[in-house]
Amino acid sequence: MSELPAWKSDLISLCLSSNVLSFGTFKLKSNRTSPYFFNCGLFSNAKLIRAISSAYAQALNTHAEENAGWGFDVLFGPAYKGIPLCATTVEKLGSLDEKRWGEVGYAFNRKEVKDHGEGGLMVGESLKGKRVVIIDDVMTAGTAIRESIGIIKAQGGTLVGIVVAVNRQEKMPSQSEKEGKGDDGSVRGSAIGEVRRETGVPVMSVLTLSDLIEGIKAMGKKEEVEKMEEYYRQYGTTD
Ligand code: OMP
Repeated sequence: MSELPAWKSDLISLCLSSNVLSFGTFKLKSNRTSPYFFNCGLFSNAKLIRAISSAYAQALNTHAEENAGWGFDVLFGPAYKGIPLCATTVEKLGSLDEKRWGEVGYAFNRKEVKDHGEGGLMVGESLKGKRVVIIDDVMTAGTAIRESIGIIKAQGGTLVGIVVAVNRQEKMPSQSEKEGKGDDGSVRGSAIGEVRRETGVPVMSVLTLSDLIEGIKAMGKKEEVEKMEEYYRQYGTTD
């Protein structure tokens, strides 16, 4: 029996049936080779985008309810995959609590700066002087999140939180991994812990690797579970 709450088991089933979660051999941005991949680009129909945006909105709403005084003005979704995520999540927040979240904005960056029309790097709500939450797909080593932090700072916003769909619970890559020479076995902290330490803001996730393993185990997928557990032993952390 799975100990996961029903909504997490249901979300994991949906991710599997839509190939958002798939198994094989995947080269990651960090140079690691993973037996699984979580592709948020495949939350690409009404049912799927509704499921993930509801989960992001719930995570943010719950954090706000549990932390009086914490709030945000804009959700920033980095191009490309963060774009539909930030737009649909503000809509979900508004439906959850119109009074509290009805005025929350969304914004995203362009990959290439537009040099005509309104021009510029950013689309959507201005970040200047605003409390900003990053909404992103997956955190592995935290590189993508650091790029977003740089954009928010440059736009004059204040980062107040980060939410990802999946925290892969991985340790920081070693120097030798960054150079493509494999792990040197050195002791290192978690990527999420490092981002929390550097930014001082809450970093939330809808699902973790432990949740995925738990969910897949309950579905009886023995071979996939073994590969994920092996990967976790090599690169995983507890937070
Ligand atoms: P880091 O920048 O190392 O944290 O990797 C996160 C980014 O890698 C995500 O924003 C994705 O672009 C991509 N990614 C996934 O989308 N899904 C995964 O399961 C793993 C990765 C990855 O390359 O680590």
